[in-house]
Amino acid sequence: MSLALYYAPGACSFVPHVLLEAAGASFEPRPVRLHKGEQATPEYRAINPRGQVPVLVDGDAVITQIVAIVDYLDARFPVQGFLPREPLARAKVMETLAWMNNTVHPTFTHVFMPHKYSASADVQADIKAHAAAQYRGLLGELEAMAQAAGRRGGWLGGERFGPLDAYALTLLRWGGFAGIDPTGLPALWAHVQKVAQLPPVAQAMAREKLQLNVYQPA
Ligand SMILES: N[C@@H](CCC(=O)N[C@@H](CS)C(=O)NCC(=O)O)C(=O)O
Repeated sequence: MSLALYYAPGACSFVPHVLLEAAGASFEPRPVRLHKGEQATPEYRAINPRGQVPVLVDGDAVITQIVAIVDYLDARFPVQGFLPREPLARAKVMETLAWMNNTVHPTFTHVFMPHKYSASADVQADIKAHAAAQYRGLLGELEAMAQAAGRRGGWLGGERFGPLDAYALTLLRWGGFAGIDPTGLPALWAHVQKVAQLPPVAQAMAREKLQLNVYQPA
């Protein structure tokens, strides 16, 4: 069946984008310009009524939510071993993936899109500053995970590269927009640089025209 991915450059859709590349899948990349509000158009809402990327289309099936898409791609491309087979190892990867998606990611949304949470400019500024500090703390947890992976000589999810590594790259990259210098998280920064050199990741970054370090000192 034909695969397509609705994605936005630099957004969380980078995670399934990388997995599709890693699987060597033939898929149609369908960019959505979030900054132009394309996610709010009736045409896009007909695809995803929640108005977000990513959306994976497989034939007639439409799948949203990174956690679900990752699980689906793991089942559809089992040879890749995106998720461990052993139940406990798999649960631990899903635990971290869910935390990235339901905690770290929404904290950044408060930095990047504070207007979603208040109409008041003053309150937005407060939300942004508070969330940026929280975000730095959450990246600190990722730094500890990268240190542990470095000691094992492996990847965040174990012996194989997978969704956690692609998500970590995205989250650290976003940190630059929150005023966080990635080099201040040395193990995570080293890990993400290693991830960026993998051919499927480099391919997805090239398609999305991504610069890895977007931090600019004030
Ligand atoms: N929990 C959702 C989060 C998706 C999400 O936050 N997508 C962002 C981009 S990173 C988006 O489409 N934002 C556009 C908007 O909310 O208007 C998932 O896993 O897919």
